[in-house]
Amino acid sequence: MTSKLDSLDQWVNDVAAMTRPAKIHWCDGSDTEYRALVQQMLQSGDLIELNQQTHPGCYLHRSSPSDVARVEHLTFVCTKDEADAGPNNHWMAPAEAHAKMDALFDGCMEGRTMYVIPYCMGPIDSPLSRCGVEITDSPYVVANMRTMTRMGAPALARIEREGRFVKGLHSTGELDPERRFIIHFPEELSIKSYGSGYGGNALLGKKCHALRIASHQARSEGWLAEHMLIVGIENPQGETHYVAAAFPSACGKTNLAMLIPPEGYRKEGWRVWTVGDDICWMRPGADGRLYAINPEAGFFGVAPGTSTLSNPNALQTISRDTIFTNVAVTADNQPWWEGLPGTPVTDWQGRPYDPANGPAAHPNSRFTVSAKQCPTWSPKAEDAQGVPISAIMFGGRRPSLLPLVMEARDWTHGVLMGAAMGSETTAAATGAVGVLRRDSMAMKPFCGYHYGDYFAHWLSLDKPGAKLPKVFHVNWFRKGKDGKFLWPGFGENLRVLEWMIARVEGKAGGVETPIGTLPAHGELKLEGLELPRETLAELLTVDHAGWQTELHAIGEYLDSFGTRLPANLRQEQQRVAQALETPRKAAAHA
Ligand code: OXD
Ligand code: MN
Repeated sequence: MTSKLDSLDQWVNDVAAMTRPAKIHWCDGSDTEYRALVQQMLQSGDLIELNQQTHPGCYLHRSSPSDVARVEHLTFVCTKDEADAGPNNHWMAPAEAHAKMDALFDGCMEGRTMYVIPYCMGPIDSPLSRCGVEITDSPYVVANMRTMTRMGAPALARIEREGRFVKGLHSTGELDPERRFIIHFPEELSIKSYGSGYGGNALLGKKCHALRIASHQARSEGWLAEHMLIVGIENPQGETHYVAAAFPSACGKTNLAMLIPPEGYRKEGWRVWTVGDDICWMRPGADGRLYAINPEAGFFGVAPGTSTLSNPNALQTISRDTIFTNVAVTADNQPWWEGLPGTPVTDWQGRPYDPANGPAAHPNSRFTVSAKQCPTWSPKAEDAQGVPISAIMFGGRRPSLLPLVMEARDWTHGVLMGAAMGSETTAAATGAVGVLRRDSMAMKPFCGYHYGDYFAHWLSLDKPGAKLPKVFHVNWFRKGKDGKFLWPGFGENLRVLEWMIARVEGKAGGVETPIGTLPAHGELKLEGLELPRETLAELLTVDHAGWQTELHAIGEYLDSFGTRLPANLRQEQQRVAQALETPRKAAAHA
């Protein structure tokens, strides 16, 4: 298979001339191709067969121990004008970056096969989808891209029809951290990634294309590329509302996307549908609502912590046809990670397990699996038009201050809530307690342009005729004085989602406070949940003094974006700060 598109063939030829591979393979995405790749990787040791009785079609990949995560300090956005990349990105001049990368790529594929991967992010026939081609010398990347994207012949046909695609060039190189860079050229729709085989750095369709390049492209085309899950909540009457939610990492996005309703809700007929667990592309439709697709076709999820308690749906999803990366294994060769029952015998580096070496599975060990295997996978995920979004949620890990849920009074206030979001570190994690790291819209590592322009782009969606979703901020991680979580989380989060949907449908009045609308007394359904009245009150308290300090800090953070910060966002921060100065009852939920 080669292409009928001159620009693609020309690029492939140019890359081959530079990297000098022994062979070029155009990926067609077929089962035969996948099986051959797996056999080849089993022989080379890139994959290890897991217990095929308990985990049919499952394999383990062990990465280089120094190549286990995204490398933000080596990730660059190379716009012509440095100011366009913003303080939220590392920047290099495009010519300098090309020269640096091309020197690394020179001859790097000698003796290796160069794979050409045409892929489509999003349903193949959706106007919201976008295509790309990744060139790589890693068969592991090919196997993962096949699961994570719509890869192969249909994508190539679309690329030939449209003539436009994102060019991603990747080589694992020597896996030397000193010779590792992940470079984006948003104005050229291209990516160059060298020296890492780790998912977020090497599967270029995911963070590099679907977030950094796409967010830049979305800005000029009037849509949004966001770090959000998409979940459908179906009520007993059979009506489904779709919610898009942004959380920084380690806040349970995959768990929320696959939530299992509490027993009482299940009996009543509530259902939850998974549309996406990480990335959401949204665009205003003809009716003014935002329509969303999940550009991905699979999950690249964090394994540790995935258990029957936290996410039984994920556990079922990964019981077959899954590539595991950097997990431990048991005596009978089953994949294992912290949070699962059983005992590991071999750790993620292939050593006999010894607790003195740290966790058995790497904390960022992963599973790659087709979304179609998820028991709650929504048929609407394949819908070319996308799903209409009723509500947007922002959230972070905030042990104090932030209530369980609050609703923005309008879109501008919602954008402020998203811009201000972040997670507090704990002593266990960093040694410094209560350090708040702002991560606007959970896009800090992924926004491909200046955050000030990004906030302005969000605000610009609010125009005549727009029927924008309601915006909420949630906090599942509020702690009591004893350091224990106040809210049980997991499936119980559906209670909060139900209140949000009631707000969307105009069926819940709420209580207005200076920071937003909170549930009024009795509006959060708590039947079947043992939650003391004082705990609920604490979860819904508005601490005026604490919020005044918070608003001041938000103002300082916004000012760090200088003249590109939209004036109305700063005004919105001042509006909330002023509202907090007006004395009123401290508790919204008296
Ligand atoms: C992430 C991921 O790092 O989804 O956000 O892998
Ligand atoms: Mn993510």
